[in-house]
Order: sequence, then C-alpha cells, then structure tokens
Amino acid sequence: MAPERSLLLLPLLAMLVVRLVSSETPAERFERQHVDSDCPALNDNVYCNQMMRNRGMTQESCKEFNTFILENVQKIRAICWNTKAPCKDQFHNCHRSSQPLQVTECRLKGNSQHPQCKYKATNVKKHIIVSCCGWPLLPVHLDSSKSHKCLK
Ligand code: U3P
Repeated sequence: MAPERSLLLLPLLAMLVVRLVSSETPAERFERQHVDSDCPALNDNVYCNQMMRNRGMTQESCKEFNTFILENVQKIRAICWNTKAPCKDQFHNCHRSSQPLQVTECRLKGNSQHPQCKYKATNVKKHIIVSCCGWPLLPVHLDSSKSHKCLK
C-alpha cells in the first residue's frame, strides 16, 4: 500500500482502537439499564430477576429499583428532541416523552439477599423523563435525583 494511503488509514485505526478499549458511554449504559425493545409484553417477577442479572445490575449489590422501557430504541432516543421538561435538580437537559410508554418497573423485595436478588415487577404505561447529553443528543439518565450534568 502507498505510504500516503496508510497515513490516511491511521486516524481511522486509532479511533477503532480507542472505541474498543474504552468502557461503555453514558448513552450505552442508559440503554443497557433501561431499554428492552425486544419485549413489548407485560412482564412478571421472573422477567425482573433475569433482566436485572443479565443487564449487570446485581453484580456487586442488588440495585433497588430499575425501570425497563419496552419500546423501540429509536423512539426512546427521539425523546431527546422533544421540548424540555423540568429536571429534578438544577440542570436543564431533561425531556419528557410525548406519549405514555410501556414500562416494567423492578423493585427489590425486602427479604432479598445478595447475590440472590429477587424483584417484584410492575407493568405500567407512563410518561418518562430522560436527561440527554452529547451529539447526537442521546438519553443518559432516567428521571432521577442523580446529577444530570453532561460531562463532555
Ligand atoms: N431509576 C429508574 N426508574 C425511575 C427512577 C430511577 O430506573 O423511575 P440513572 O443512572 O439516573 O438512570 O435514581 C437512581 C437510579 O434509579 C437511576 O439511575 C435509575 O437507574 C433508577
């Protein structure tokens, strides 16, 4: 290959290596924790027990509460283009779904002991609020009291 062509490929190769070694982005984390596009049905406690484990939320401890949004991922990402909604803290990058979305909420049962994390499932249709960051703008947090500041 001509030297100038290999020079052109170098930045692409560098970007690929950075992408492979870096940990998940905030948007990827959001989708791992909150999006289940393959499952548009109503879900039971077994769904919560399995999904909380499969999506890595029971590794070090049992996550207390988690919502899975049972909608197409593009539809969820598009919420970031809706007009702004109030955040629960001082930041201003929250957006509300224009329609109620089907969600399954998984709440840790009181008698549950790690590593056997047992959840109670609740199926509900509700508007959700997400905070969005980056370009393209993508959801990074579900309505929560945690910091919504975009890091970069
Ligand atoms: N959480 C839900 N559903 C809710 C509210 C909170 O799953 O309706 P995150 O990183 O901001 O998404 O508030 C703490 C965590 O509870 C949230 O974290 C979210 O994962 C979860």
